[in-house]
Amino acid sequence: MRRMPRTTSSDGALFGGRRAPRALSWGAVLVVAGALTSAAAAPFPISTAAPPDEDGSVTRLGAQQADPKVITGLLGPESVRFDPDQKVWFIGNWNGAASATDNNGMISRVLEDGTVDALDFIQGGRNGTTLHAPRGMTIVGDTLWAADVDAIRGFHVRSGELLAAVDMTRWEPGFLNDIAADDSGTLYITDTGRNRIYRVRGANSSIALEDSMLNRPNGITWNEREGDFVVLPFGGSQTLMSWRAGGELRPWRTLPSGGRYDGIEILHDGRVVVSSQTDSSIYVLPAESSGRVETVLQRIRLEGAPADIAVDAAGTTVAVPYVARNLVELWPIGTP
Ligand SMILES: [Ca+2]
Repeated sequence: MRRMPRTTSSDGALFGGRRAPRALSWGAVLVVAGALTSAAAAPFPISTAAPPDEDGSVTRLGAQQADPKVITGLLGPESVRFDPDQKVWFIGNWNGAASATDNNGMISRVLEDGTVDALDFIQGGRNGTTLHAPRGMTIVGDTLWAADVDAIRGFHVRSGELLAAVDMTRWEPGFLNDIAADDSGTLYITDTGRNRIYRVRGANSSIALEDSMLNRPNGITWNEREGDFVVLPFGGSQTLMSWRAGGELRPWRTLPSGGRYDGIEILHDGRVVVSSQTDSSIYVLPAESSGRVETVLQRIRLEGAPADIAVDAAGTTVAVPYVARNLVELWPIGTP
């Protein structure tokens, strides 16, 4: 990837790279099992001599890949959540080791265009707030919920005030990771270390599922179209699972490549966006399953392991955090 000179914006945040050209779209190109096919006139020349990937299963879509906007100055960012009402990104920062109960965790508020609005919008150890190392986040009403090392914590999306904390130590969690709400606002949290999904409603927590088939569950999201959750395996499998509270865990979609999947988002049009650490990639899958192994609509190649991603309200940008790089990238998503 090209490296552009970094510039300093008025608020002191550093931006590398440049804005993607507005006309850029990968949507006209589908790649199936290594065979390059152009479904319609592409907006730019497609190299028909594109080399196969290392794993031979997916070919890079198009001859070029836009540069992302880069948000720097973060402290171990592991997750991002977009607030469609305020049009801001919330970025969770570990600020230290993943499981250290150091009460210095931080949630940053960043404008839609990547401008840092408040690096320490929420700060552990300040104003009576406890926050160690925020992992996945989700928004229910006016509450931003974050999974932390030993608790689930809720903050007001506008004031940042701590509204609620649900202690999870009674379950001796392995690694609380991602959090999602169903259509009633009940929260479900993955435990990557113990192959569990917890349920949190009000102050009450319980184990909703414990199953080795979860294969070290990481990302979880509510799938409105099908009325259930999608859960990602971090343990090596390439099959994403679907699950409804009280029901069976079922294979949902199988990716052709990648692994150690971390974050998942489902766009309004049904396309599925997944981050993959094994091959440092973002995958965009079609709304409808395309077979035993999924067709990949778009694959974004990254430098480093992507953690828990988020998408904006329009579904045109995916925010990709990297814990080890102390930055978040904003990448354009192609149109279908
Ligand atoms: Ca910390």
